[in-house]
Amino acid sequence: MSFYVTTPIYYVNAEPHLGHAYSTIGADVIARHMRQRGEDVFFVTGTDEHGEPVVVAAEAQNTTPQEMVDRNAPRFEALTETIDVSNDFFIRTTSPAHMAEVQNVWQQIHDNGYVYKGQYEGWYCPKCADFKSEHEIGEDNSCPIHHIPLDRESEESWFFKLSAFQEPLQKLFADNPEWVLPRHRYNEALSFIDGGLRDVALSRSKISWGVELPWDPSHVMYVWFDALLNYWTAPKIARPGEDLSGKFWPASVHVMAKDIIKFHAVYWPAMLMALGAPLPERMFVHGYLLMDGEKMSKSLGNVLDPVHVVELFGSDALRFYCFREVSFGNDGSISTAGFETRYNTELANEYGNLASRSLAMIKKYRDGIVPAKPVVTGLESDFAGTRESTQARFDKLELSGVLDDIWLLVRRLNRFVEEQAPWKLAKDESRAGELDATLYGLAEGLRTVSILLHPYIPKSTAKLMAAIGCAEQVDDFSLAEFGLGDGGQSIGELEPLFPKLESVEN
Ligand code: ME8
Repeated sequence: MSFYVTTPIYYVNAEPHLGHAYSTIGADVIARHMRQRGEDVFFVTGTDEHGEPVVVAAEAQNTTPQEMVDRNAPRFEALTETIDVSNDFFIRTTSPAHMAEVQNVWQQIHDNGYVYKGQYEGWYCPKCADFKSEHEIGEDNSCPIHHIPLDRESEESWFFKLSAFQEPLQKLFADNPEWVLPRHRYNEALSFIDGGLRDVALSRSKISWGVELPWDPSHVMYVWFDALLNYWTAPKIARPGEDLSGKFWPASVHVMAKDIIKFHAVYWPAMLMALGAPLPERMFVHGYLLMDGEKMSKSLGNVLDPVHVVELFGSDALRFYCFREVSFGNDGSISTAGFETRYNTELANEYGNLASRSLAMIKKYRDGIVPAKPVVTGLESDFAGTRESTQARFDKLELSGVLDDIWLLVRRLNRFVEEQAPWKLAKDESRAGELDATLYGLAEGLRTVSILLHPYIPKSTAKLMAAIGCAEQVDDFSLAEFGLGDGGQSIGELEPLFPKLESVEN
């Protein structure tokens, strides 16, 4: 089966920050998990490079829009590497291949009768690149998102007949109660539709930085009408000479934050309906990461700079923290203190140290060979049904819920060590069988949780799986079941997976 997952494409006129990293990591966790399930995955992220803000920023920097986007886009592409993201393609909307496909689509929508020429007059936010409808206008004609004054714009425009899709969109929502997740975002999008859809301006004649309308080159498209189509064009242009869209369209899930839900859950399906194309299967709308305003810690500096966090603690620590601290789907505060606590307690101690201790005991008491599978370890009931329940939660994209469940198992393994006290069992030859079962249970528990954790912390889990002699299993979700391992394999060396914070600072 094929699975296509996307992130928003980010505006290149700002620096990449943790908010961008968050969406991209979320999509990456989904992509990695689906690959573990044997799906043929196509995962796309990229940059949104047209629009008025780029023109304004380029002017301010005395450069051309093209030079500016060429300078900034690589920073976003570099971030994907920094945060260890496994995207299959990085799309840039200024690429000629994307622009040509966008023109094909709009020509088709034009030919299908869903555009017309008119005069636009209304309130416009240059930062949202969006005309605001009446109920979206803040006090004193300001933008409720950016808190800046809206501009009164009047110009000749081509319009997209969004209003024609009011009923089809209502039906789409009624027929697909999980089309937008989580549920409160579905309700938000539906109430926007129920409030009445008006036609939207599709083009601008006053600026030239954008994709020209094929039937009227004196107009360029509003950036959103070119940007949303990245999801459609990416499979067509990712591999020159090969069209992947037969395999990867419709998209399986678009991931984004709540700021751009209207475009994705309302405009985008309407555009595809106007084109006569199948709709994406699902949207997942997450919340905002908020800084709690506390003083920055010495070790972290600015936690909002993902590059800095990764330099100090590694990409896995950042990836883990975002999804453990903030429930995917809701807003949540992040803080340097929270990061340090989770890093030290959960990653360094509960996972990293559990692994080091377990391996050290297998080495010391059993010459580095994992004991053969015993009749019973005492952990079976804790792990029963884990693979199925994890899969079910992943299918609902509950990325934080999955992590919560896995962490209960990690904590169970820590308690197991204390309860069994292998160091005591080792002193009593008559309890050798119990010691075998305990050491097998630890290796097997670590193997299982590491496969489950792999999408979140790919580097550390790969190291740990190699050290317990199961390197090749890390990519296979079907093996994430306690008791499938026979034991008997040799273990290897394992450097500390998450060095304690003090040692990093020194
Ligand atoms: O809107 N918390 O681009 P953009 C969580 N180009 N996520 C955050 C965040 C935060 N504090 N800040 C940003 C655009 N994001 C358009 C998208 S798509 C066809 C075009 C993430 O650079 C989140 O995914 O403003 C949000 O939706 C996106 O960045 C906005 O990125």
